[in-house]
Amino acid sequence: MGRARRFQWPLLLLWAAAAGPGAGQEVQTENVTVAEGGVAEITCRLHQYDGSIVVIQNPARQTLFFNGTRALKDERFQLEEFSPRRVRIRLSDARLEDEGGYFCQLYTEDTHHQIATLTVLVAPENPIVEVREQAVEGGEVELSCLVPRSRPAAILRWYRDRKELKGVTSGQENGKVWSVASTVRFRVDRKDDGGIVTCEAQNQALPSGHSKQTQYVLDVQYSPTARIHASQAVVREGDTLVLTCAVTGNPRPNQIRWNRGNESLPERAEAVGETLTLPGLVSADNGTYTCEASNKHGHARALYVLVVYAPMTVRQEFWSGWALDQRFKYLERFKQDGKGFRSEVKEKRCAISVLWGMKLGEEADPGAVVEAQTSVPYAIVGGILALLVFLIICVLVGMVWCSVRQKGSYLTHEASGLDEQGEAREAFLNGSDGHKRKEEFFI
Ligand SMILES: *[C@@H]1O[C@H](CO)[C@@H](O)[C@H](O)[C@H]1NC(C)=O
Ligand SMILES: *[C@@H]1O[C@H](CO)[C@@H](O)[C@H](O)[C@H]1NC(C)=O
Ligand SMILES: *[C@@H]1O[C@H](CO)[C@@H](O)[C@H](O)[C@H]1NC(C)=O
Ligand SMILES: CC(=O)N[C@H]1CO[C@H](CO)[C@@H](O)[C@@H]1O
Repeated sequence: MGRARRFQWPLLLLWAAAAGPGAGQEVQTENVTVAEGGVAEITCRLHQYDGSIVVIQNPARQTLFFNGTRALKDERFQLEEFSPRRVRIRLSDARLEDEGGYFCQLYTEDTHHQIATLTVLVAPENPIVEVREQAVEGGEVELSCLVPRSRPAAILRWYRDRKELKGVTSGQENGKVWSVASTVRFRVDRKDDGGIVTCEAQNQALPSGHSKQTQYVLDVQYSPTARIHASQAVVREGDTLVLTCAVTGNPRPNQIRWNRGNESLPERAEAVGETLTLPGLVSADNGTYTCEASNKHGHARALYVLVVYAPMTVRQEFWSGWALDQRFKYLERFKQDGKGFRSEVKEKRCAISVLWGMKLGEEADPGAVVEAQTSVPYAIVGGILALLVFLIICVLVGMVWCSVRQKGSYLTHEASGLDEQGEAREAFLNGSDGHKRKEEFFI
C-alpha cells in the first residue's frame, strides 16, 4: 500500500503540471507594503476551492489561522473574510518585526503554498532643527535637521522663503531604520532676524505629496539703533513736548538713558522708558537732548536739538507763508552761532513762525540717521503764493503785449497804404502820423 502511494506522487505532479494553473486547487497572494503603525491586509486568493484546509502562517512559520480558526494569540491579526474565493486577514498597528513572508497554504494532496511578503516602512517624524551657536549679524549660522527614524532613509530639504537651500546630508543605518541628518550654513544680517527656515523630510511611507516640516525662526543678534520722534515739530513756550526714542537691537536694549548735552535734564522732565516728557516748556529748556541704548553688540545714540520759541501771534501765523526765504538763512546762522539766534528772531518777527525745531540724527554710531526737519506745508503755501503772483504777472504782461500787437498791426496797415495810394508823400505823412501814435502809447 505504502509502496503504491510512493509511486503515485510523481504521477500526481505530472498531472498537475499537465493540467496547468487553474485546473486544480490553487492559492495566490500579493506582496503588501504598510507604514509602521498602519493596517495591512494579506489576501490569499483561492481557485477552485474544494473545502481543503487553509493555513496562514507568519514569517516565523507560526500558524495564525487554521482553516478559519485563530491559532496564534495576537489580537492584531483578524480574519476578515473566509470564502471559497479568498481568505483575507488584517494586521493592525503593523510593526517592523511583523515584516517578512506570510504563508498561504492549501492542504491538498499536493500542498500548495504562496508567500506574501509584508514590508513595513517608517515615515519620518517632524524633523528636529537646531542651531549650532547663536548667530550674530555679519556672521554665519549653521542649522542642523535630524530625522532619527525613517525607512527608507528620508530625503531632507531646506527652504528659505520658498527657495531651496543647499544642505549637506548624511545617513546612518540602525538595524532596519535610518537616521538622517542635514546641515546648512549661510551668512546672516540683521534683516534676517525673525526669518523662517524650513526643513522638510520625505519618504515613501508618507502619502505622495506629503512631507514632514519643521520651521525654525532665525535669531540673529545685532547692535542697537536709536531714533528720536518728537510729538510736535514746532515747540513754543508753555507746550508739552514728548520725545520718543525708538530703539531696535537684539538682544533688545533694556534701558534707555536720556541726557541733555552737558547739562542736566530740566527738573520737570519725566523719563519713562522710551519716552521723555517735557511739560511747560520755557526757552531755558532748549539744548541737545540725547537718548542712548546699548546691548552686548554695540551702542546707539540719537540727538534732538530742542529750540523753544516764543508763543505765536495771529499776525505771525498770517505772514508765515511769506517768510519762507528767511527761514533758511536763520537756520544757517543758528547752526554757526547759537547765541545770535534769539536776537535775529526779535528783529524780524514775521519770520518766527516758520522756524522749526531741528532734529539731528546720531553721531558716529553705525546705523545713524541724520534727519533734517522739513516744512512741506509751508513750502507748499509759499510755492502756491509764488505761482499765483507769477500767473498774475503773466496775465498782466500778456494783456500789455496784446495791446502792443494791436498797435503794430495798425502801423502795418498804414504802411500797406503806401502801395495802394501810390503817392509817396501821402503815404509818408500817414506813416509819420502812425509813428507819433506809437510813441504816445509807449509813454
Ligand atoms: C514579493 O516580494 C519578494 C521578496 O521581496 C519578491 O521576491 C517577489 O518577487 C515579490 N513578488 C511580487 C509579485 O512582487
Ligand atoms: C475548512 O473551512 C471551510 C470554510 O469554513 C469549510 O468549508 C471546510 O469544510 C473546512 N475544511 C476542513 C477540512 O475542515
Ligand atoms: C561739555 O563741557 C565741557 C567742559 O565742561 C566742554 O569742554 C565741552 O565742549 C562741552 N560739550 C558740549 C557739547 O557742550
Ligand atoms: C542751543 C541753544 O539754543 N541754547 C540756548 C538755550 O537758551 C539759553 C538761554 O535761553 C541760551 O543761552 C542758549 O544759547
